[in-house]
Amino acid sequence: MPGKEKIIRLQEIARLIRIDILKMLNRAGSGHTGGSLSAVEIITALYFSKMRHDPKQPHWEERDRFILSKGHAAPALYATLARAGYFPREELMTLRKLGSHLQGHPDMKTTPGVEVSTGSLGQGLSMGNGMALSARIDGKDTRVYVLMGDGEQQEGQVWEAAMTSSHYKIDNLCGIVDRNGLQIDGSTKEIMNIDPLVNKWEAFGWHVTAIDGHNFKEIINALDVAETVKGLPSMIIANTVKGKGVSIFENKVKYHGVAPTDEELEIALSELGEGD
Ligand SMILES: Cc1ncc(C[n+]2csc(CCOP(=O)(O)OP(=O)(O)O)c2C)c(N)n1
Repeated sequence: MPGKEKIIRLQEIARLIRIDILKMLNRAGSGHTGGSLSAVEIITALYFSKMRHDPKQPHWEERDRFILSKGHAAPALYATLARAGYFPREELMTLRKLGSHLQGHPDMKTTPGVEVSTGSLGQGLSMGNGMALSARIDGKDTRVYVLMGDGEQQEGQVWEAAMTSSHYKIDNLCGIVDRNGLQIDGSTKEIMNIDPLVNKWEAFGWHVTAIDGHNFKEIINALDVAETVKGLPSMIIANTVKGKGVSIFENKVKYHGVAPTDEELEIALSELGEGD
């Protein structure tokens, strides 16, 4: 269990990451605000608490792997990687600019720390299976984490991968669903209901936990438990709020793929406090 001090440190990192995300999106003038903000605590917990990784050696063979299957939340990954030390934070302000390595979706060939190129929804878990299986074949204790969206659960490939993970007992794989309840053009319930999600993953042979995806204690605890589960893959259903942290963006479908204007950024920064 993480102590109080560690939780406070992670909350501060998450706050600063949110500020970076909003500034870079505003500068770019386009991009995905809601689904980046909902994933902040999950990605922060992985990079600043759970995963074994070294920003100075992005290709270190013993590292754990993170796959952002919901690749449109790239700003959250970029802001986290920069803060962890993979590349200078100033580069965040080049998001989506011509010639920048920080494009709208993650590119493994250009951005240090990005493990796979994503953006076409539904593919991350299959890639996670491959990475986790190859680690097992190589006799490494690497763990692989795959973050998906809840709208993404509507992709057929997710369930092909789900079957594969349990069939091959891939227990060094941990999936996480950022369950913010919204997708590109409405609520998941109305567009293509994915409920009951916990039962679905259990029926596919996974160990499943449902948590508050903004609560560091619950996130870290669930990640720790997943590590102890042997013989089957683990899934964490993280209940989140799309646009989390800024009142004008929270639970608003509109901010799925819209960047903050100057006025909206000002409101956001007044709510989030001083950056660094
Ligand atoms: C295969 C595929 N189809 C469509 C899209 C366009 N698209 C981008 S984001 C998105 C909605 C995703 O919703 P969700 O998974 O719930 O993401 P979140 O709400 O966390 O941002 C869609 C349909 C895509 N990127 N890939």
